[in-house]
Amino acid sequence: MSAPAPPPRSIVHVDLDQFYAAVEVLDFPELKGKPVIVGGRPDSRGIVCTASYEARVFGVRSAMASATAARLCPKGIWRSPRMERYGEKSREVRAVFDRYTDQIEPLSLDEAFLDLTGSIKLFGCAEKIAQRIKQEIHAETGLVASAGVAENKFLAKVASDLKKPNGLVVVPPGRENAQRFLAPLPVSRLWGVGPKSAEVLQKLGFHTVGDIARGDEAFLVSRLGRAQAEHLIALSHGIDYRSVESGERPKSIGKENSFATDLYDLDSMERELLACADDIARRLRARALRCAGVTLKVRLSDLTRHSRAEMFDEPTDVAEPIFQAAVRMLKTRFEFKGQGARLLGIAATHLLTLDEITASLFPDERSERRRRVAATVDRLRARFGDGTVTRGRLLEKRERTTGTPSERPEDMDRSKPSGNTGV
Ligand code: TTP
Ligand code: MG
Repeated sequence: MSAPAPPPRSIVHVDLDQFYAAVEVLDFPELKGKPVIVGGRPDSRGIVCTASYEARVFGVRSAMASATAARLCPKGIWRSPRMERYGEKSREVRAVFDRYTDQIEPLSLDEAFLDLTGSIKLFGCAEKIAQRIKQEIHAETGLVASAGVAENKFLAKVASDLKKPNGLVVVPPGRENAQRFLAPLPVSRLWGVGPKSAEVLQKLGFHTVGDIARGDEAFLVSRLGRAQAEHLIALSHGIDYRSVESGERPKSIGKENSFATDLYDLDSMERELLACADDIARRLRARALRCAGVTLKVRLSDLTRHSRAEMFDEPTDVAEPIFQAAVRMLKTRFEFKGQGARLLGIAATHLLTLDEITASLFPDERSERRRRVAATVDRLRARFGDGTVTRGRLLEKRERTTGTPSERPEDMDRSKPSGNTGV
């Protein structure tokens, strides 16, 4: 049985237009009307962060190799990103949001969901508030924002993107309005559908969101699997029950598991730590946080608890360095003295918001690629559910452990995830 629908809400999604490029133009007015490209310069094997609309006309896009962008737009004016300055402008925008609600979920420096359900009595309808927010952002920061107003996050986010720049799109409440709004849009507008899945859907004859809403559920399930099919069908009807998560920043984000049978071999311990690191990294990214420290927690067979901590040179939100640090501590700073591990856990500590991170303006290519892969994995997981996208090493665990009673996958489920120290 699915959970009952929560009461209707008024959600606004605000997204600044050509954000980094807009700040550059604001600070250097001579750039106005020019094809501005913010990113690593073409000769540094960098990538494009964003481009002004004048540069986008030439096909320049975020995350494109700078060399490609330079080819497409030879007259582009290149600017290195100034994260500190973008963080400042982002805080100015946040100050506008703060006037209208405390239910704010920032997604990045230039984008946030606001739940205005409780603000309407005080300030008028959500559309009016969204309009005021846009006006105040422009008057006080010089930036232009687009906004979408709807009864849930998915619809509000789709809406904010439809009439960029300087757009304000309202999806009136009610299932029928949502369906009417969504029906003509391409399937790529669905949350979690990237270019590859859009292609798969199109090959199956689903071109628009309406095609999915009207489609045969059994056929979709047979082709895409139940989880993905149900996810897409729900979205195609405009259903999204996610709430705006405005939680304060946690002190740490952790994950620990205790085992039905103590672990003695390093290999199994490493797999457990990888699963923890993976979970933590995903939660860091979901909150737009990075960690500068990591703590390894171990409980031995004799029930004594031990912990070791390390700091990173560069804050991270990917699993690999968190996992590596934990394993390093386990191998070099820990003695089991013949005992097994009853519990293993990791906590990401010293959490920083992205705008607090001014270092690593030009993240090296490898870590950038890892970040992109990780973001893709998050998106796929959101779409398919947790079990679908798993690292090779975790998969290996599943395969290897089948039929080995002490290490069956259910052991993970039976273990107590008691260590969610954060969220
Ligand atoms: P977006 O809101 O995706 O892009 P934008 O604000 O530049 O343009 P739009 O008008 O379409 O909203 O991202 C916000 C900022 O995040 C963007 O200015 C630069 C940065 N960014 C990256 O650094 N890399 C990326 O791949 C993307 C998509 C954005
Ligand atoms: Mg934007």
